[in-house]
Amino acid sequence: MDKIYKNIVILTGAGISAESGLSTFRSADGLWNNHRVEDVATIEAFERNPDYVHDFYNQMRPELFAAKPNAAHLAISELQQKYPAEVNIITQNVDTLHEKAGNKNVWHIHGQINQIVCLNCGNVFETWGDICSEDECPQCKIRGMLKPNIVFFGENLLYMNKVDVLLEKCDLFISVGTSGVVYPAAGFVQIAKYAGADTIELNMEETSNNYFFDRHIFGPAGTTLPQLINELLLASKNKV
Ligand code: BV8
Repeated sequence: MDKIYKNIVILTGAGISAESGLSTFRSADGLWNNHRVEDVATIEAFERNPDYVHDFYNQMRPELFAAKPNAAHLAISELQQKYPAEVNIITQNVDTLHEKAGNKNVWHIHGQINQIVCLNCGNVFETWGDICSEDECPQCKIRGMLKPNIVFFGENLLYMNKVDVLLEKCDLFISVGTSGVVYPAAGFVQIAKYAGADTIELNMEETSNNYFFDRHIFGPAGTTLPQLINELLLASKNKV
């Protein structure tokens, strides 16, 4: 890998947080195995039973608050500090491990666990505490209109205008720890490929998306991503 890239996009999924102790969604003991996705992560579920969905995320908040970034997240900070390129992170994860590791340019397309949105006035505010359907919005003071600022199935993603620009101009697209089954995020690699980017997938196993990746690196992200980033940094040093 001796090419020097100018615009790197890293797409992350639940797999990058696995070595921080957070469960993924579709592994055998996955998060959703304890809950049907239709009961907690769809806009219909929220409209049908808001407090059931609030409780699901209220229970998740303390674990995500306490979680610590792992070597994969920390390696991204080193890449952003030392490599001569713009590095953007598009994450499907609602945890804040990228931020805790000091990563910059993080785009949470599926939202964030510590954010609440008011469906009445659009105010988005941060909390790590519990929310229930009777709570009032700190801005418009209306009760019963608060929702976790998490993109449920059937809702549009956040930051998609920014994502479109990033994918069109990227020359290296790295996917880390995602099963590639949730759209439109699973289609980002195809856009990057058609825009001329080199594409690399880091996962424990082959995914349903493998056709669009030039290179597959198998293993835990806490090991494979630092190794890949060292390759990039070495190439940039040799070019100076
Ligand atoms: C939308 C919030 C427009 C909840 C989530 C075709 C085109 C467009 C849309 C669709 C389509 N077909 C169907 C749809 C609809 C739907 C969809 O994609 N359904 C799927 C199931 C088929 N998409 C949507 O609804 C999206 N919205 O399209 O808007 C629209 C509007 C109206 C009507 C229709 C369409 C919204 C999608 C967002 C849903 N919300 N999360 C929450 O997070 O609590 S999705 C959820 O899945 C999480 O965000 C998660 O991040 C994401 C993807 O999962 P992964 O991160 O990949 O996690 P997973 O467990 O699956 O995989 C982990 C991977 O890591 C594995 O591969 C494993 O091998 C690997 N791994 C494990 N350990 C490690 C590791 N790798 C490396 N190292 C390790 N240590």
